[in-house]
Amino acid sequence: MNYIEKAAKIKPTARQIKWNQLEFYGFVHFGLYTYTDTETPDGSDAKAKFFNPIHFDAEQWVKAFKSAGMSALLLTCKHHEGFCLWPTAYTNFSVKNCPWKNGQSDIVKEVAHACKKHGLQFGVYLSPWDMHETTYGTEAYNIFFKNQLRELLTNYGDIFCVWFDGACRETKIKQDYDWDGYYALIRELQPNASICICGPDVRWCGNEAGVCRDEEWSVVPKEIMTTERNPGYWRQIDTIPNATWPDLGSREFISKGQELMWYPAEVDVSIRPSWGYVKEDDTKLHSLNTLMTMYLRSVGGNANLLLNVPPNPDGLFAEADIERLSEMGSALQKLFSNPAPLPENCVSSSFAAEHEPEFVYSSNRDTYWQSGTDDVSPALTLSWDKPIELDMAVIQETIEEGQHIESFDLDYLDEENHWKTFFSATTIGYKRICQFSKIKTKQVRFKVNASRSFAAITYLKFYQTNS
Ligand code: FUL
Repeated sequence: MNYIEKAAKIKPTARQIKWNQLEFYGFVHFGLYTYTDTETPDGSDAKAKFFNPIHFDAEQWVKAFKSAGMSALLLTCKHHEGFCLWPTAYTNFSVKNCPWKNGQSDIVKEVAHACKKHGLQFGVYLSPWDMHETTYGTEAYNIFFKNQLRELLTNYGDIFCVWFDGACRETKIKQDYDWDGYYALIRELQPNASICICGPDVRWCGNEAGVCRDEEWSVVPKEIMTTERNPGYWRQIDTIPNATWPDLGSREFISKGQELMWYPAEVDVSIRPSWGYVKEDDTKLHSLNTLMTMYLRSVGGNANLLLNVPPNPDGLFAEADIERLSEMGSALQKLFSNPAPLPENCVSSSFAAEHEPEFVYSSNRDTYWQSGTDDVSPALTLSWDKPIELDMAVIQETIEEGQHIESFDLDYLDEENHWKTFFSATTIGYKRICQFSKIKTKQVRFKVNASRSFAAITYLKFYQTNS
Protein backbone atom coordinates (compact mmCIF):
# COMPACT_ATOMS: atom_id res chain seq x y z
CA MET A 1 0.00 0.00 0.00
CA ASN A 2 1.47 3.40 -0.87
CA TYR A 3 1.36 6.38 1.49
CA ILE A 4 -1.71 7.91 -0.19
CA GLU A 5 -3.71 4.70 0.13
CA LYS A 6 -2.63 4.52 3.75
CA ALA A 7 -3.68 8.11 4.41
CA ALA A 8 -7.06 7.51 2.77
CA LYS A 9 -7.77 4.61 5.10
CA ILE A 10 -7.29 6.56 8.33
CA LYS A 11 -10.62 7.25 9.99
CA PRO A 12 -11.80 9.21 13.03
CA THR A 13 -13.09 7.60 16.20
CA ALA A 14 -16.76 8.07 17.09
CA ARG A 15 -15.54 10.45 19.79
CA GLN A 16 -13.71 12.61 17.26
CA ILE A 17 -16.76 12.77 15.00
CA LYS A 18 -18.90 13.90 17.93
CA TRP A 19 -16.30 16.55 18.75
CA ASN A 20 -16.30 17.83 15.15
CA GLN A 21 -20.07 18.17 15.27
CA LEU A 22 -19.76 20.71 18.09
CA GLU A 23 -18.21 23.15 15.56
CA PHE A 24 -18.30 26.37 17.62
CA TYR A 25 -17.99 26.73 21.40
CA GLY A 26 -16.76 29.06 24.08
CA PHE A 27 -13.71 29.28 26.33
CA VAL A 28 -13.84 31.01 29.72
CA HIS A 29 -10.57 32.24 31.22
CA PHE A 30 -11.35 33.08 34.82
CA GLY A 31 -9.01 32.80 37.79
CA LEU A 32 -6.86 34.67 40.23
CA TYR A 33 -5.20 36.49 37.32
CA THR A 34 -8.58 38.18 36.75
CA TYR A 35 -7.82 40.09 39.97
CA THR A 36 -4.07 40.31 40.30
CA ASP A 37 -3.19 41.43 36.75
CA THR A 38 -0.41 38.86 36.73
CA GLU A 39 -0.22 35.13 36.37
CA THR A 40 2.81 34.91 38.65
CA PRO A 41 1.93 33.79 42.20
CA ASP A 42 4.10 34.69 45.17
CA GLY A 43 4.37 31.11 46.36
CA SER A 44 1.95 31.47 49.26
CA ASP A 45 -1.76 30.68 49.37
CA ALA A 46 -2.46 34.21 50.64
CA LYS A 47 -3.33 35.67 47.27
CA ALA A 48 -6.45 33.51 47.17
CA LYS A 49 -8.09 36.29 49.23
CA PHE A 50 -8.25 38.51 46.13
CA PHE A 51 -10.69 36.20 44.34
CA ASN A 52 -13.99 37.95 44.93
CA PRO A 53 -16.57 37.64 42.10
CA ILE A 54 -19.40 39.29 44.01
CA HIS A 55 -21.90 39.14 41.14
CA PHE A 56 -20.81 35.78 39.72
CA ASP A 57 -23.59 34.35 37.59
CA ALA A 58 -22.80 31.25 35.54
CA GLU A 59 -26.14 31.52 33.77
CA GLN A 60 -25.17 34.91 32.38
CA TRP A 61 -22.12 33.31 30.70
CA VAL A 62 -24.07 30.35 29.41
CA LYS A 63 -26.92 32.46 28.02
CA ALA A 64 -24.42 34.72 26.25
CA PHE A 65 -22.71 31.71 24.67
CA LYS A 66 -26.07 30.32 23.61
CA SER A 67 -26.98 33.62 22.00
CA ALA A 68 -23.86 33.29 19.82
CA GLY A 69 -24.96 29.83 18.68
CA MET A 70 -22.26 27.98 20.63
CA SER A 71 -22.61 24.33 21.54
CA ALA A 72 -20.39 24.02 24.62
CA LEU A 73 -18.38 25.85 27.29
CA LEU A 74 -14.81 25.12 28.36
CA LEU A 75 -13.72 26.52 31.73
CA THR A 76 -10.16 27.15 32.96
CA CYS A 77 -10.63 25.24 36.22
CA LYS A 78 -6.95 25.82 36.99
CA HIS A 79 -4.72 28.05 34.89
CA HIS A 80 -0.93 28.40 35.07
CA GLU A 81 -1.06 30.35 38.36
CA GLY A 82 -2.39 27.20 40.05
CA PHE A 83 -5.51 28.68 41.65
CA CYS A 84 -8.39 26.18 41.57
CA LEU A 85 -11.97 27.22 40.89
CA TRP A 86 -13.28 24.21 42.78
CA PRO A 87 -12.66 23.18 46.42
CA THR A 88 -10.06 20.57 45.59
CA ALA A 89 -8.82 18.39 48.43
CA TYR A 90 -5.24 18.57 47.18
CA THR A 91 -4.22 22.21 47.67
CA ASN A 92 -5.39 25.15 49.72
CA PHE A 93 -4.87 27.44 46.78
CA SER A 94 -8.50 27.41 45.74
CA VAL A 95 -11.93 28.98 46.20
CA LYS A 96 -12.15 27.40 49.65
CA ASN A 97 -9.43 29.74 50.86
CA CYS A 98 -11.02 33.01 49.82
CA PRO A 99 -13.43 35.17 51.82
CA TRP A 100 -16.06 35.16 49.09
CA LYS A 101 -18.98 33.02 50.31
CA ASN A 102 -16.76 32.13 53.28
CA GLY A 103 -14.82 29.70 51.16
CA GLN A 104 -17.97 27.67 50.48
CA SER A 105 -18.16 28.21 46.72
CA ASP A 106 -17.55 25.93 43.77
CA ILE A 107 -17.38 27.80 40.47
CA VAL A 108 -16.90 24.59 38.47
CA LYS A 109 -20.07 23.13 39.93
CA GLU A 110 -22.17 26.21 39.19
CA VAL A 111 -20.90 26.48 35.64
CA ALA A 112 -21.41 22.76 34.96
CA HIS A 113 -24.93 23.08 36.36
CA ALA A 114 -25.80 26.15 34.27
CA CYS A 115 -24.51 24.40 31.13
CA LYS A 116 -26.67 21.39 31.82
CA LYS A 117 -29.70 23.55 32.53
CA HIS A 118 -29.37 25.44 29.23
CA GLY A 119 -28.21 22.57 27.03
CA LEU A 120 -24.54 23.38 26.55
CA GLN A 121 -21.88 20.71 26.90
CA PHE A 122 -19.26 21.34 29.56
CA GLY A 123 -15.49 20.89 29.36
CA VAL A 124 -12.55 21.33 31.70
CA TYR A 125 -9.19 23.02 31.16
CA LEU A 126 -6.56 21.96 33.67
CA SER A 127 -3.17 23.56 33.10
CA PRO A 128 -0.35 21.00 33.31
CA TRP A 129 2.07 23.85 34.00
CA ASP A 130 1.47 24.95 37.60
CA MET A 131 3.50 27.87 38.98
CA HIS A 132 2.21 27.49 42.53
CA GLU A 133 2.29 23.80 43.35
CA THR A 134 5.47 22.91 45.24
CA THR A 135 5.63 19.36 43.90
CA TYR A 136 5.87 20.69 40.33
CA GLY A 137 9.02 19.26 38.79
CA THR A 138 8.85 15.97 40.72
CA GLU A 139 7.05 12.68 40.18
CA ALA A 140 4.70 13.65 43.03
CA TYR A 141 3.24 16.34 40.77
CA ASN A 142 1.87 13.69 38.43
CA ILE A 143 0.02 12.13 41.35
CA PHE A 144 -1.27 15.55 42.44
CA PHE A 145 -2.37 16.32 38.85
CA LYS A 146 -4.18 12.99 38.44
CA ASN A 147 -5.92 13.50 41.76
CA GLN A 148 -7.19 16.86 40.52
CA LEU A 149 -8.25 15.36 37.22
CA ARG A 150 -10.13 12.64 39.06
CA GLU A 151 -12.06 15.25 41.05
CA LEU A 152 -13.02 17.16 37.91
CA LEU A 153 -13.99 14.03 36.03
CA THR A 154 -16.13 12.50 38.74
CA ASN A 155 -17.94 15.36 40.44
CA TYR A 156 -19.29 17.49 37.61
CA GLY A 157 -21.35 15.27 35.30
CA ASP A 158 -20.56 14.60 31.66
CA ILE A 159 -17.46 16.30 30.32
CA PHE A 160 -17.14 16.81 26.55
CA CYS A 161 -13.46 17.66 26.56
CA VAL A 162 -10.36 17.88 28.70
CA TRP A 163 -8.06 20.60 27.41
CA PHE A 164 -4.34 20.46 28.14
CA ASP A 165 -2.52 23.69 27.50
CA GLY A 166 0.89 23.24 25.90
CA ALA A 167 2.19 26.51 27.34
CA CYS A 168 5.14 26.42 29.71
CA ARG A 169 7.37 29.41 30.28
CA GLU A 170 9.21 27.82 33.21
CA THR A 171 12.85 27.31 32.25
CA LYS A 172 14.48 26.23 35.53
CA ILE A 173 12.19 23.39 36.60
CA LYS A 174 11.33 20.63 34.15
CA GLN A 175 8.30 18.46 34.78
CA ASP A 176 8.01 15.09 33.05
CA TYR A 177 4.29 14.88 32.54
CA ASP A 178 2.71 11.42 32.78
CA TRP A 179 0.62 12.04 29.68
CA ASP A 180 -0.30 8.40 29.20
CA GLY A 181 -1.45 8.19 32.80
CA TYR A 182 -3.58 11.33 32.35
CA TYR A 183 -5.15 9.93 29.16
CA ALA A 184 -5.87 6.56 30.79
CA LEU A 185 -7.66 8.25 33.65
CA ILE A 186 -9.79 10.34 31.28
CA ARG A 187 -10.71 7.31 29.20
CA GLU A 188 -11.64 5.42 32.36
CA LEU A 189 -13.76 8.15 33.94
CA GLN A 190 -15.14 10.05 30.93
CA PRO A 191 -14.85 7.78 27.89
CA ASN A 192 -16.77 10.22 25.68
CA ALA A 193 -14.53 13.20 26.44
CA SER A 194 -12.08 14.34 23.77
CA ILE A 195 -8.57 15.10 24.93
CA CYS A 196 -7.73 18.33 23.19
CA ILE A 197 -4.24 19.74 22.61
CA CYS A 198 -1.30 17.73 24.00
CA GLY A 199 -3.56 14.70 23.61
CA PRO A 200 -4.61 12.03 21.15
CA ASP A 201 -7.91 13.45 19.83
CA VAL A 202 -7.61 17.07 18.71
CA ARG A 203 -4.61 19.18 17.71
CA TRP A 204 -3.89 22.88 18.12
CA CYS A 205 -4.20 24.77 14.82
CA GLY A 206 -0.83 26.36 15.54
CA ASN A 207 -1.62 29.98 16.43
CA GLU A 208 -3.85 32.01 18.73
CA ALA A 209 -4.97 34.48 16.08
CA GLY A 210 -8.11 32.65 14.99
CA VAL A 211 -6.70 31.48 11.67
CA CYS A 212 -6.48 28.00 10.22
CA ARG A 213 -4.84 26.82 7.01
CA ASP A 214 -6.58 27.04 3.64
CA GLU A 215 -5.81 23.36 3.33
CA GLU A 216 -6.55 21.81 6.73
CA TRP A 217 -6.02 18.03 6.86
CA SER A 218 -7.29 15.82 9.66
CA VAL A 219 -4.81 13.09 8.66
CA VAL A 220 -1.34 14.18 9.74
CA PRO A 221 1.93 12.59 10.92
CA LYS A 222 1.77 11.24 14.46
CA GLU A 223 4.89 13.26 15.28
CA ILE A 224 2.65 16.32 15.62
CA MET A 225 1.11 14.79 18.73
CA THR A 226 4.52 13.90 20.14
CA THR A 227 5.71 17.48 19.82
CA GLU A 228 2.52 18.81 21.40
CA ARG A 229 3.36 16.68 24.43
CA ASN A 230 6.69 18.47 24.89
CA PRO A 231 5.58 21.99 25.74
CA GLY A 232 8.17 24.65 25.24
CA TYR A 233 10.72 22.27 23.77
CA TRP A 234 9.83 22.17 20.10
CA ARG A 235 9.05 25.85 20.02
CA GLN A 236 12.75 26.49 20.43
CA ILE A 237 13.80 23.79 17.97
CA ASP A 238 11.55 24.36 15.02
CA THR A 239 13.13 21.60 12.93
CA ILE A 240 10.74 19.00 14.39
CA PRO A 241 7.31 18.75 12.74
CA ASN A 242 4.85 20.55 14.97
CA ALA A 243 1.40 22.13 14.97
CA THR A 244 2.69 25.51 13.81
CA TRP A 245 4.05 24.31 10.47
CA PRO A 246 2.13 25.64 7.48
CA ASP A 247 1.69 22.27 5.79
CA LEU A 248 0.80 19.22 7.87
CA GLY A 249 -1.08 16.99 5.48
CA SER A 250 -0.33 17.50 1.78
CA ARG A 251 0.86 14.58 -0.35
CA GLU A 252 4.35 15.99 -0.31
CA PHE A 253 4.42 16.37 3.47
CA ILE A 254 3.13 12.88 4.27
CA SER A 255 5.20 11.16 1.58
CA LYS A 256 8.14 10.47 3.88
CA GLY A 257 6.57 7.33 5.26
CA GLN A 258 5.70 8.74 8.68
CA GLU A 259 3.05 7.02 10.78
CA LEU A 260 -0.22 8.91 10.32
CA MET A 261 -3.17 9.58 12.59
CA TRP A 262 -6.58 11.26 12.54
CA TYR A 263 -5.90 14.54 14.33
CA PRO A 264 -8.34 17.34 13.49
CA ALA A 265 -7.61 21.00 14.19
CA GLU A 266 -9.09 23.38 16.74
CA VAL A 267 -8.75 27.15 16.40
CA ASP A 268 -8.54 28.90 19.79
CA VAL A 269 -8.73 32.66 19.99
CA SER A 270 -9.86 35.33 22.45
CA ILE A 271 -12.56 37.87 21.67
CA ARG A 272 -10.17 40.43 23.24
CA PRO A 273 -6.40 41.00 23.09
CA SER A 274 -5.89 39.02 26.34
CA TRP A 275 -7.11 35.63 27.52
CA GLY A 276 -7.98 36.91 31.00
CA TYR A 277 -10.03 40.05 31.69
CA VAL A 278 -8.31 43.43 31.35
CA LYS A 279 -10.49 46.50 31.88
CA GLU A 280 -8.76 48.56 29.18
CA ASP A 281 -9.68 45.89 26.64
CA ASP A 282 -13.41 46.62 27.00
CA THR A 283 -13.14 48.73 23.85
CA LYS A 284 -10.78 46.41 22.00
CA LEU A 285 -13.02 43.50 21.09
CA HIS A 286 -12.69 41.85 17.70
CA SER A 287 -15.23 43.34 15.31
CA LEU A 288 -18.23 41.30 14.22
CA ASN A 289 -16.71 41.13 10.78
CA THR A 290 -13.44 39.66 12.08
CA LEU A 291 -15.29 37.09 14.20
CA MET A 292 -17.46 36.06 11.27
CA THR A 293 -14.37 35.64 9.10
CA MET A 294 -12.79 33.50 11.81
CA TYR A 295 -15.95 31.38 11.93
CA LEU A 296 -16.25 30.97 8.18
CA ARG A 297 -12.57 30.08 7.81
CA SER A 298 -12.39 27.65 10.74
CA VAL A 299 -15.80 25.97 11.01
CA GLY A 300 -16.01 26.38 7.24
CA GLY A 301 -12.45 25.10 6.77
CA ASN A 302 -12.37 21.76 8.60
CA ALA A 303 -11.58 23.05 12.09
CA ASN A 304 -13.59 23.78 15.23
CA LEU A 305 -13.67 27.29 16.67
CA LEU A 306 -13.05 27.87 20.40
CA LEU A 307 -13.74 31.52 21.20
CA ASN A 308 -12.63 32.86 24.59
CA VAL A 309 -14.65 35.41 26.58
CA PRO A 310 -13.15 36.40 29.97
CA PRO A 311 -15.43 37.40 32.86
CA ASN A 312 -14.56 40.58 34.78
CA PRO A 313 -13.63 40.69 38.50
CA ASP A 314 -17.34 40.87 39.40
CA GLY A 315 -17.70 37.44 37.82
CA LEU A 316 -19.69 38.64 34.82
CA PHE A 317 -19.11 39.02 31.10
CA ALA A 318 -18.86 42.71 30.23
CA GLU A 319 -21.73 44.30 28.30
CA ALA A 320 -19.57 44.74 25.19
CA ASP A 321 -18.82 41.00 25.02
CA ILE A 322 -22.45 40.05 25.57
CA GLU A 323 -23.50 42.33 22.76
CA ARG A 324 -20.83 41.04 20.38
CA LEU A 325 -21.78 37.42 21.08
CA SER A 326 -25.42 38.10 20.40
CA GLU A 327 -24.56 40.02 17.21
CA MET A 328 -22.55 37.04 16.08
CA GLY A 329 -25.42 34.65 16.79
CA SER A 330 -27.82 36.82 14.79
CA ALA A 331 -25.37 37.17 11.90
CA LEU A 332 -24.88 33.40 11.77
CA GLN A 333 -28.59 32.76 11.88
CA LYS A 334 -29.17 35.23 9.07
CA LEU A 335 -26.37 33.78 6.97
CA PHE A 336 -27.93 30.33 6.93
CA SER A 337 -31.56 31.44 6.85
CA ASN A 338 -32.15 31.36 3.11
CA PRO A 339 -31.26 27.98 1.61
CA ALA A 340 -31.94 27.44 -2.07
CA PRO A 341 -34.88 25.17 -2.86
CA LEU A 342 -33.98 21.52 -3.31
CA PRO A 343 -32.88 20.81 -6.88
CA GLU A 344 -35.40 19.00 -9.07
CA ASN A 345 -32.69 16.66 -10.20
CA CYS A 346 -29.34 15.40 -8.95
CA VAL A 347 -27.12 13.06 -10.95
CA SER A 348 -23.60 11.82 -10.41
CA SER A 349 -20.93 10.59 -12.79
CA SER A 350 -20.94 7.35 -10.80
CA PHE A 351 -22.05 6.04 -7.46
CA ALA A 352 -21.38 3.08 -5.24
CA ALA A 353 -24.27 0.76 -4.47
CA GLU A 354 -26.66 2.28 -1.91
CA HIS A 355 -24.89 5.68 -1.97
CA GLU A 356 -27.05 7.62 -4.39
CA PRO A 357 -26.52 11.31 -5.21
CA GLU A 358 -29.78 12.51 -3.59
CA PHE A 359 -28.41 11.53 -0.19
CA VAL A 360 -26.44 14.81 -0.15
CA TYR A 361 -29.69 16.72 0.48
CA SER A 362 -29.88 15.48 4.05
CA SER A 363 -27.38 16.19 6.81
CA ASN A 364 -28.06 12.73 8.24
CA ARG A 365 -24.58 11.25 8.63
CA ASP A 366 -25.72 7.68 7.94
CA THR A 367 -26.59 8.40 4.32
CA TYR A 368 -24.21 9.85 1.77
CA TRP A 369 -23.21 9.90 -1.89
CA GLN A 370 -20.15 7.86 -2.69
CA SER A 371 -18.51 7.85 -6.11
CA GLY A 372 -17.55 4.65 -7.90
CA THR A 373 -14.00 3.56 -7.02
CA ASP A 374 -12.63 3.92 -10.58
CA ASP A 375 -14.15 7.32 -11.26
CA VAL A 376 -11.11 9.63 -11.59
CA SER A 377 -13.04 12.89 -11.61
CA PRO A 378 -16.31 12.26 -9.82
CA ALA A 379 -18.98 14.93 -10.16
CA LEU A 380 -22.47 15.70 -8.95
CA THR A 381 -24.77 17.83 -11.08
CA LEU A 382 -27.73 19.58 -9.51
CA SER A 383 -30.51 21.01 -11.69
CA TRP A 384 -33.42 23.31 -10.98
CA ASP A 385 -36.42 23.85 -13.27
CA LYS A 386 -36.11 27.63 -13.00
CA PRO A 387 -32.92 29.74 -12.74
CA ILE A 388 -31.99 30.53 -9.16
CA GLU A 389 -29.51 32.91 -7.54
CA LEU A 390 -26.78 31.48 -5.31
CA ASP A 391 -23.84 32.90 -3.36
CA MET A 392 -22.85 30.28 -0.77
CA ALA A 393 -22.50 26.51 -0.47
CA VAL A 394 -21.88 24.18 2.47
CA ILE A 395 -20.19 20.88 1.67
CA GLN A 396 -19.48 18.08 4.13
CA GLU A 397 -17.28 15.12 3.36
CA THR A 398 -18.22 11.79 4.91
CA ILE A 399 -15.33 11.77 7.38
CA GLU A 400 -16.50 8.41 8.72
CA GLU A 401 -14.85 7.12 5.50
CA GLY A 402 -11.73 9.26 5.98
CA GLN A 403 -10.66 12.56 4.43
CA HIS A 404 -10.08 12.09 0.71
CA ILE A 405 -10.80 15.16 -1.40
CA GLU A 406 -7.71 17.20 -2.33
CA SER A 407 -9.18 19.63 -4.82
CA PHE A 408 -12.61 20.50 -6.16
CA ASP A 409 -14.47 23.04 -8.30
CA LEU A 410 -17.99 24.37 -8.32
CA ASP A 411 -19.14 25.12 -11.87
CA TYR A 412 -22.36 26.54 -13.26
CA LEU A 413 -23.97 26.39 -16.66
CA ASP A 414 -24.07 29.88 -18.12
CA GLU A 415 -26.67 31.25 -20.56
CA GLU A 416 -24.68 29.95 -23.54
CA ASN A 417 -24.65 26.49 -22.00
CA HIS A 418 -20.95 26.59 -21.07
CA TRP A 419 -19.66 25.30 -17.77
CA LYS A 420 -17.91 28.04 -15.83
CA THR A 421 -15.98 27.55 -12.60
CA PHE A 422 -17.10 29.99 -9.90
CA PHE A 423 -15.39 28.51 -6.84
CA SER A 424 -12.34 26.29 -6.28
CA ALA A 425 -10.70 24.99 -3.14
CA THR A 426 -8.56 22.12 -1.92
CA THR A 427 -9.75 20.18 1.14
CA ILE A 428 -13.28 19.74 2.48
CA GLY A 429 -13.13 17.40 5.48
CA TYR A 430 -15.84 17.82 8.10
CA LYS A 431 -17.14 21.03 6.49
CA ARG A 432 -16.25 23.58 3.83
CA ILE A 433 -18.24 26.80 3.60
CA CYS A 434 -17.84 28.30 0.14
CA GLN A 435 -18.69 31.97 -0.40
CA PHE A 436 -18.73 33.39 -3.92
CA SER A 437 -20.11 36.23 -6.01
CA LYS A 438 -23.73 35.75 -6.86
CA ILE A 439 -24.52 33.50 -9.85
CA LYS A 440 -27.82 32.86 -11.58
CA THR A 441 -28.25 29.43 -13.09
CA LYS A 442 -30.35 26.30 -13.51
CA GLN A 443 -27.42 23.90 -13.12
CA VAL A 444 -24.49 23.58 -10.77
CA ARG A 445 -21.75 20.97 -10.80
CA PHE A 446 -19.58 19.86 -7.90
CA LYS A 447 -16.47 18.36 -9.47
CA VAL A 448 -13.65 16.58 -7.66
CA ASN A 449 -10.30 17.17 -9.37
CA ALA A 450 -8.06 15.17 -7.07
CA SER A 451 -8.84 12.71 -4.33
CA ARG A 452 -6.98 10.12 -2.28
CA SER A 453 -9.71 7.54 -2.84
CA PHE A 454 -13.42 7.64 -3.73
CA ALA A 455 -15.34 10.84 -2.98
CA ALA A 456 -17.99 10.61 -0.26
CA ILE A 457 -20.27 13.56 0.53
CA THR A 458 -22.73 13.62 3.42
CA TYR A 459 -24.16 17.05 2.71
CA LEU A 460 -24.20 19.63 -0.08
CA LYS A 461 -26.42 22.66 0.24
CA PHE A 462 -26.65 25.99 -1.59
CA TYR A 463 -27.77 29.35 -0.22
CA GLN A 464 -28.69 32.78 -1.34
CA THR A 465 -27.47 34.94 1.51
CA ASN A 466 -27.41 38.32 -0.24
CA SER A 467 -24.53 39.31 2.02
C1 FUL B 1 -1.83 29.69 26.15
C2 FUL B 1 -1.79 30.16 27.60
O1 FUL B 1 -0.52 30.58 28.02
C3 FUL B 1 -2.80 31.27 27.64
O2 FUL B 1 -2.83 31.91 28.89
C4 FUL B 1 -4.17 30.72 27.29
O3 FUL B 1 -4.62 29.86 28.30
C5 FUL B 1 -4.12 30.00 25.94
C6 FUL B 1 -5.40 29.29 25.60
O4 FUL B 1 -3.09 29.09 25.91
O5 FUL B 1 -0.88 28.87 25.75
